[in-house]
Amino acid sequence: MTPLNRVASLPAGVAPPGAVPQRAAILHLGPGAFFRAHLAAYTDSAGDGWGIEVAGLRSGEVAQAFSAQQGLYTLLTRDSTGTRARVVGSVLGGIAPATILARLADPAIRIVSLTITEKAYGLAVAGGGLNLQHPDIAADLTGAGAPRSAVGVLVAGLAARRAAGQAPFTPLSCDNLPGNGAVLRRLVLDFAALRDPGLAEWIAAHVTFPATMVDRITPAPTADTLADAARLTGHADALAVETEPFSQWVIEDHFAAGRPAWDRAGALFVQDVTLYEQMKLRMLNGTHSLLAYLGFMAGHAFVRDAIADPQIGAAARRHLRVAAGTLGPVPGVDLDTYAEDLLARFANRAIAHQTYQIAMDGSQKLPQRVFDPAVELLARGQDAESYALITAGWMHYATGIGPGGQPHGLRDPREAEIRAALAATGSTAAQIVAALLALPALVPAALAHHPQWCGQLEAHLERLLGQRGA
Ligand code: CS2
Repeated sequence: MTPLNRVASLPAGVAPPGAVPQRAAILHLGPGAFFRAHLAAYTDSAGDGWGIEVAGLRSGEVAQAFSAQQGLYTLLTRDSTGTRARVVGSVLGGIAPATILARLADPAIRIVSLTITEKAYGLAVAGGGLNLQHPDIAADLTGAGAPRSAVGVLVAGLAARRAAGQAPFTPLSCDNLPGNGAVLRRLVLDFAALRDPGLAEWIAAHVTFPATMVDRITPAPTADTLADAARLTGHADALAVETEPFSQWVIEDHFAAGRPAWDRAGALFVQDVTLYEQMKLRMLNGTHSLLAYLGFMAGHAFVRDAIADPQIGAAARRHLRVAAGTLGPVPGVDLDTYAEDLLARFANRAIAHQTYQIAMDGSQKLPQRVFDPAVELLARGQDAESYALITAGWMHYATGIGPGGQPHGLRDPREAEIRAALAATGSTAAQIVAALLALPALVPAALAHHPQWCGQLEAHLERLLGQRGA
């Protein structure tokens, strides 16, 4: 089978790529499945000449695969009516990690977008600033060798622009962090201030950090994804991804160096993304975490099965209402309809989204999905039991013993610390709760010292532990 590339012919049923972009004006860091299902697809649909170059911070493997296919790849959308294929053409190719800095110095690059996952930002959860203990951040702050962290790379790139008297690029965070633009700005400024206060001042005065709300449920590609892409397009494609038909992108329109007409592709440009972001993080991602922990621990490999479990499905529906109750009005959105749509998306039988994939990195996800809204509810004197249930689900998962007594890895950057805390205590719900609540900079004091909430947490964990092996 011939590989996918710009001269490959496509069968009639496959949507072809848009016009070949004139040149790379976006450098994207983290070219994983989500980027391919979201930002790259929007850029292709916008069709106004903006091309993307991609790079991984650690490895050049995916970037190389992009170059081998001249940037093209297949995007499958799946629902009950079947699978549709589209070839996306906004990516021009990939570059090796060692060449990222040289590209950032090139004023032709006007946006540096990121989908690097929460843990790669180097965020100190308590206080929200830069985590100086993050191994990549600590290494980059020594100034020896090429930067490895995203923040280190951005600061080095901006320093090169400033030194050359060039205008800066716009860093664009597309990860599920609340206020992702402001978070990234703070991290970049914290890092720059430690290296060169003059640079920090220049960045503060000249660089914009638009916040975004990104949404498209995108499971990790499997052998089935690649096989279906090959069957539908007639070409071998190592980069094929699958996703749902739904897609949403809300972006703050603060781009110092211009931007594609992503609105032509359905994105919404706004002045302030906060309300949309909170809605999505708390309703979609929060409920996802509930389905992931309770579902995985009940033996459901996929979200679609967790939501179909009567008990877990009911908890998810309840949680959507509770999460909606923490939100103010969101312009143009009816939260009941949004919740119904989410339930239908979770139930999509054509999407095999692993609960284990979503369970990953809990220590990085729970603060914004679970702890922040729970703190708000308790501060208003309201009940936050649904959040105690999700936290209990996470603690149950954190024991590392899954359904049928099978051990599993936690896949969390704080895994060693979590395991050590649990190894040093007993196995009752009360002991597990106490050990995990005591982890530094994770569960806020307003929860950890709230007797009623802790009581709910312990009761849920006790029940979940009791169900083990049942
Ligand atoms: C999920 C998200 O893995 C996870 O934590 O909750 O990746 C989710 O699928 C996306 O945010 C949907 O837009």
